Amino acid sequence: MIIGLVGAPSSGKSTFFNASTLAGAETANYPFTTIKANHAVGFVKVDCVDKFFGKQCNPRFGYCINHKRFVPVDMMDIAGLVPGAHEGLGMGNQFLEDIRQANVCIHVVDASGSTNEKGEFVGPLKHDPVNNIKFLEEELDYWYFGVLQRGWERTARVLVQEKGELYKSIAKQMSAFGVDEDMVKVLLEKMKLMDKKATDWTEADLLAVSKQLRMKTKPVLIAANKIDVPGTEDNIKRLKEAFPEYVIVPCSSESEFALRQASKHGLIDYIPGESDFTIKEGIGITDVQRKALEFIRENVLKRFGTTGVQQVLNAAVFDFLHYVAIFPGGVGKLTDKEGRVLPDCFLMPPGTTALDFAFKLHTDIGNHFAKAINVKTKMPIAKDVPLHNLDVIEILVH
Ligand SMILES: Nc1nc2c(ncn2[C@@H]2O[C@H](COP(=O)(O)OP(=O)(O)OP(=O)(O)O)[C@@H](O)[C@H]2O)c(=O)[nH]1
Ligand SMILES: [Mg+2]
Repeated sequence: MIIGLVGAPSSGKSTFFNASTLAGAETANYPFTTIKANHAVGFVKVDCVDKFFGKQCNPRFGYCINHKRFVPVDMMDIAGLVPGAHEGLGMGNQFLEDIRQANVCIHVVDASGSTNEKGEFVGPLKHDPVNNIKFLEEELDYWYFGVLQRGWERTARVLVQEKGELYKSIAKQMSAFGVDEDMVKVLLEKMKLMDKKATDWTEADLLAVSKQLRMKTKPVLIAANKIDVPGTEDNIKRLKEAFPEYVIVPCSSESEFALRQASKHGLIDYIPGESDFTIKEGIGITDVQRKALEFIRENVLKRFGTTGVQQVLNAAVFDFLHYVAIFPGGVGKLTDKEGRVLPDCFLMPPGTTALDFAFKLHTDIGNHFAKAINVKTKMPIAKDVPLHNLDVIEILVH
């Protein structure tokens, strides 16, 4: 699973990426700072099951603080997109190709209105960010449309002559986007297009199907960034009013980045996603650093609750993709060979069963699956029933 960061240039994608991963991608206040996509590991935050067992875990990957477990997720920071990207503007075609790999898109919007759709600096509250929300998705939709429409006339003629299955042909054409046959079949049935002859399809039909497939394979949630800029609150309110059906999470990537850096250098105690931090006295923090940290406390944390970055990542993985966090374990034995307590936590797609999980652990475990046990309740579970978030599962083999 890959989380993609998309949006207009200078909206703060690389800053969001750095705040989540501390990867050190280049950031600057001019458009197209990022050209080549950056990849690194970020973390979603879950309530660690170690608390349930009265233990302290030792993660092999990620980390755990105060029973908050940070589980790794792959993230990708992509070059900025401008209106007309699907027609190649601002190297849009090339940049769109990078988005192909993403399972979910975080649309980073400059909610402070300091930059326009082209990423040019115009000054705080000067640009209306409401305009940005639609353009990006239209670019994605037209990109899908372009691929679906390519060679359509010929494909349609052949399909009608040979009485081929239309949904199979569409799935094949769109497979690079993660579209599969079932998805197209369900969609065409829902849209009442299953029985419409391919040669009778209009451009509007193709666009409507493209849009639906895009929404399924590249769902978009909004990170309304730069909330530390005074006056941004009104813009957030207007964004939420203009798009009530969207998930819009206010955030300040720059603040989160500053807090994580300060924490990394031992200046403060801060757990990502929490509503406050404490300055460690006697460490030699400078007045400038203290002032910057207090600014974040007053203008971001006290006003909005958190910096929002962690909330955006969690929303992408759990609310949008409906993934579940599953811990392997054993009744009466939560350690691995090296003595690590609950060393692993896997993010699994929705509908994952105990048998799927067994195969995820190892093909041999899947092939020799005998029985699965819910370690929290010590009760056996059926191999074909979907697992729940924060389940601890023991797989017995024969
Ligand atoms: N005030 C404020 N500024 C931010 C925030 N996030 C990013 N910025 C600033 O916005 C500018 C652009 O940030 P980047 O992270 O480089 O933006 P980008 O979206 O990656 O830009 P491109 O790579 O050019 O597409 C930089 O000057 C950042 O310091 C934020 O939360 N608050
Ligand atoms: Mg960038």
